[in-house]
Amino acid sequence: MSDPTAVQTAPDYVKNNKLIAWVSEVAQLTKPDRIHWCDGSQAEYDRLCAEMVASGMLIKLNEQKRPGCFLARSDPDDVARMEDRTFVCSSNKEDAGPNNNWVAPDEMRATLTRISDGCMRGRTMYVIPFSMGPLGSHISHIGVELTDSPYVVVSMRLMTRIGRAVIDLLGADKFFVPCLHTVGAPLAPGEKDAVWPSNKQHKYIVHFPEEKLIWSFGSGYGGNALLGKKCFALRIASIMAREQGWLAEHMLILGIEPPGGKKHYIAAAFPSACGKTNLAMLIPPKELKGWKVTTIGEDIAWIKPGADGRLYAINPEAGAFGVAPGTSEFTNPNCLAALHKNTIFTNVALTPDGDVWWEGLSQTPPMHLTDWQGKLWDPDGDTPAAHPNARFTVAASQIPCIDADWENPAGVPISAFLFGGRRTTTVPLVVEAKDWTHGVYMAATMASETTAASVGKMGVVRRDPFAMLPFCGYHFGDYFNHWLKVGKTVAQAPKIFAVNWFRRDELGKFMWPGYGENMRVLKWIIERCEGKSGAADTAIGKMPRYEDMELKGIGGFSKKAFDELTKVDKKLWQAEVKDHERLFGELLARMPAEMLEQRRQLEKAL
Ligand code: O2Y
Ligand code: MN
Repeated sequence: MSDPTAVQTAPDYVKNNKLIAWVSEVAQLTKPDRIHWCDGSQAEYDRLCAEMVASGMLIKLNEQKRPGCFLARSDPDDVARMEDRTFVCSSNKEDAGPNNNWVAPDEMRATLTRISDGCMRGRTMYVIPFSMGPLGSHISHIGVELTDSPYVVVSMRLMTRIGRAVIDLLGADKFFVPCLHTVGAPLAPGEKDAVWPSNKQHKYIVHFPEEKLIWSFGSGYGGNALLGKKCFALRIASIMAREQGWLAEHMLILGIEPPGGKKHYIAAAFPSACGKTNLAMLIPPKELKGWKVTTIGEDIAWIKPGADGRLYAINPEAGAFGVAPGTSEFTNPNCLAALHKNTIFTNVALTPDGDVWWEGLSQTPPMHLTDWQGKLWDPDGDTPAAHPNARFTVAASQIPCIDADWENPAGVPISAFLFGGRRTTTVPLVVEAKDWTHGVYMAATMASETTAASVGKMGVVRRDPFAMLPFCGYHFGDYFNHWLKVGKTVAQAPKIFAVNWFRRDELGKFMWPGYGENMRVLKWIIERCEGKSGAADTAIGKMPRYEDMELKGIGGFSKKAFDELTKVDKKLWQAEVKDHERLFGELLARMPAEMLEQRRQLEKAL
């Protein structure tokens, strides 16, 4: 900003000097034309959306079909999280671990400072105070995002709790995580803005663990720009959680209520592209009459030990940023219902009557679609109408199956943790860990096969410990140790299970129907938690026998099919354990001895 004193435009209700000073410092570097302190009101949201419609950044959708909804189209080079441009800049390289890209903090700071000089020229810098988690919960934490993207402001309003109330909570001296975001596209006087401004040359998503600072440059998309999500709620929070004795996890949280029974909550970790949102909003099959499922969260869980020796979880987010392609009346009717109104869609296709469409929404695409890049779409061509990573951003309060306690500041008690990946072979439908340490081993060695939508080649098995590979802000060896420690400090540690919905037969056909039918596995898990259902001991853990699971109503699911689905193939498992050894070898410097011992025991048992 040409006149740094203009920062004194901070509203007089802002009492936090550290915040005022930081806003001033950033404004002096980035030189925005204006600073706007977000109050989080509906009027502010409506005004920003109207401004983006006028600038072409948003398209207003048909008010009858999608009231209050908008479509954004990103730059084709800015369509997803960028793992190769994501850095954890701890003072000591070892602390970041081989699981993170690292650059020395001084060097990274110098680079970011150089490229950020004047990067907000011609733009407004928005100050977004936000709470991750219900306001005032002892599990919640506060962040402040500075951004030059109005798209980020409206998205953050849907995804978190923003505005004046957060500033009040911050008071004069409460801690906040500073999150600096810029699209890195300054405007010269009179220069016409791009529809989706971003920086073609530089993209950086950077975390400074010691300062708890996030600095993101050059991208306006999703996880790179909505800094409360992966950057704060996972990478920085995982570091805070380790320092403070809690857990910040890439997990959905579900409520499950048996007919006439006690409600349980489970937290489940899956890598990207494993149907997490579908599981979080699951509708039980009609054969499981009376079972009810409710949603607390669909992506991230913050979990703290309670005074009663149980672990309590909150969803730190207040909305979902989910993948649109594949979401349908069949795969996730609850989600589809949530998207009827007040939703921002990004990179989906547009129908001639101002509605949205994506692959999988219906079998036959509507006629005359405009694709995610704004071109008339050819249904016989070889490009999809919606980008495979096209997204919806929607407030959690619109999810029909949202749990009554989803905003309970005390959190909900967790009965079980689930860890799952996409595995064509080897991993059976469900395995219960023998104990906490074994469960940590199962989670540490979980893996998933890459899909077209994720980075890398199709069908390659990628180890993704705890589904946290792109999100753990420190060395995985230390992270496993932290999990082991938490298990020792809580008197009533949840049970741990591994699941795999994606096993295929020799013909390549899925062996398990998935979606709502996954409820049958959840039922067995809840009954295990209540000591009501049986299991057989195997080399890799406890597994249901045919008679332990409710399989009535799944067309022709014979004992033979069940045995195939739950088979532990020794040869494949021996290869699996070798790959565990490879993973542990990479992390050896900080690997807990208990994990190495678990691996040896498994090898022996096989
Ligand atoms: O591609 C992005 O920018 C977002 S990635 C994402 C978004 C919501 C929930 N999960 C994920 C993920 O990659 O795990
Ligand atoms: Mn995720």
